Amino acid sequence: MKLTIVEYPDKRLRQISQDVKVFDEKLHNLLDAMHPFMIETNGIGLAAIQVNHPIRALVLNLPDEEGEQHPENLLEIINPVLTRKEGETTYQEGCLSVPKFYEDVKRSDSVTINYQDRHGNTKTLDADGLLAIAIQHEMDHLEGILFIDRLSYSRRKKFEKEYKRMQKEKKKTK
Ligand code: Y12
Ligand code: CO
Repeated sequence: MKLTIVEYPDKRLRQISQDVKVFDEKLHNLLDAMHPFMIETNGIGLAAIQVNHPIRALVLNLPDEEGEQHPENLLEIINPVLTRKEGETTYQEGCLSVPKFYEDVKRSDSVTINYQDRHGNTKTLDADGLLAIAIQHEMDHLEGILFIDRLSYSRRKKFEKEYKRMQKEKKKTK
């Protein structure tokens, strides 16, 4: 399955993703394609809506201390529901759908989610640190929310300016 990333300001990123009801081969094929796509594009998290499939599914693969991503650390999360959030942390986030822009975002630093795996089995996950941040970032995508929406007014303005500048540069080099 060939996947392409949907990039800001594409309106498709603003859709609310739909619950996954059928855990069939079609879902498995999508998940199987999302993982290599995420690794090849240097991502650590990817929601299905970012590859134009507005369903409540996401994949995560956090790097180890050496910065390496291992297939056995792949997390596939379907229909996640946040059941606990605690504390506050700030982390410089990036997103495959908002390339070349990184900014500090405030989020809860510890969360618990209930979710389903690719077969529809119910699971619970307690997460803190980068995993908790990435889960919240990806769950935002399911609601049509991007990390730039969580910036302060002045930082959002900085983003808009930077984005316009990059578009101009792109036009010049065409
Ligand atoms: C903090 C919060 C959430 C996450 C997970 C989601 N974000 C990513 O996985 C970002 C990936 C990313 C990869 C990039 O590399 C390429 O596109 C080749 C990238 O670089 C450029 O845009 C040039 C930007 C973001 C992570 C951290
Ligand atoms: Co993102």
